[in-house]
Amino acid sequence: MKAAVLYEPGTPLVVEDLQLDPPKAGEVKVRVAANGACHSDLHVMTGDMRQPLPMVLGHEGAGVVEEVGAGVTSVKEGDHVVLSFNPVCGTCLYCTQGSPHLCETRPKTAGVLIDGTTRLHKNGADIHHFAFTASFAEETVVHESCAIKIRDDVPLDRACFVGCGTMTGVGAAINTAQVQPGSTVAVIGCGGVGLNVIQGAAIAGARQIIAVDLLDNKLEFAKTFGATHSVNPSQDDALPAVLELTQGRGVDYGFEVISTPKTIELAFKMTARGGTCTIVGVSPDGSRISLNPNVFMMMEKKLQGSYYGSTRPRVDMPRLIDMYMDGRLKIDELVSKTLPLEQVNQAYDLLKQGAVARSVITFS
Ligand code: COD
Ligand code: ZN
Repeated sequence: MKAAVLYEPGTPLVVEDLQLDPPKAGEVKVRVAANGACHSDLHVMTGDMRQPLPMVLGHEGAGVVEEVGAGVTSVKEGDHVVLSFNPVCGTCLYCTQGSPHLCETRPKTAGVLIDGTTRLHKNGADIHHFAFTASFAEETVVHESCAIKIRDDVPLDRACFVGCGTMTGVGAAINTAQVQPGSTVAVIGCGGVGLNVIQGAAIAGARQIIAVDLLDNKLEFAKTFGATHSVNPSQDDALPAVLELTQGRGVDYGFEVISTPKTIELAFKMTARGGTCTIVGVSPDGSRISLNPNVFMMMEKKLQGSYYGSTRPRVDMPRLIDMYMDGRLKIDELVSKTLPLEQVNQAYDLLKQGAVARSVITFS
């Protein structure tokens, strides 16, 4: 089967034939139908996020179950699934108390499935899996908890975004930050994930949603997703602009959706007293932020992270799909370009240029 492999940071993905082992006990083989081009894969391609190579990238996929390993009960051959990049055990403290995204059995080793081995090979040599999904591939083998059954009538080239961008963004606003009706919000970074933070804040009923991005086309997308105001830091200093829009107070909820220490500090400064700043991006290894510690106590400001939109995959993902099918969640508006796997590098060139909200790779 064909897959997109990264051999060295800074080099293009190589689309080539690989061997895929059958699913072991507790695993599921999925024929991938579509996979979105998310910035996290780009962090691996540039070397900002270090991963063992060679590796099949892709973590925003959806497809159809082809085969199940022994003991699999939650899906069967022919089921449509979204791929979750967070395997869960279902029995640890965090799974049991309703926070499976924090599952404490999540493996520490990157690039392998949860038993520490890979199902991907080329001429006998192991190839690693990105994010337990490796879904820039015609087929993939994942842990059962990463194959989330969804309804059959949703187009898979839309459902795939629920595997990352839509879930990560909407979940950051609704699950992690718990944005309140009538509140004020600022979102720094309006790419595929940031647009979904904006969408989540709009669904939650925020009265003012300020989009911040260096690119005017992203700010236009942001309006479609529910932003009420926009600030372009290349034209206006972002902090005074946001303060001016909020009577000098700042926002109740600030979000950083880029992944740099500077924009985390900026999002925190934009956050009002009593407010909450949520970090969605992962900064390069070794990064540090610098904040005045006294504002935590004096102003009761809060700073927190959001991993995968604090998702409970089997609850939240089918729910988001229903909202999309009912016309209450925007996914079509996210898709700027549809490309075949052979053009996966073009999808990333477009992302680097800032030309797209998201591209989707589809498999025939
Ligand atoms: N000021 C304002 N806007 C900026 C700046 C800046 N200094 N720098 C970049 N931007 C804008 C860009 O113009 C772009 O619109 C946006 O920031 C980034 O968008 P994308 O589409 O390139 O990126 P996304 O939305 O696909 O991904 C953003 C993440 C923050 C999720 C990603 O970078 C990341 O950190 N991923 C790792 C975290 C993780 O694992 N998340 C779960 C899986 S994705
Ligand atoms: Zn992603």
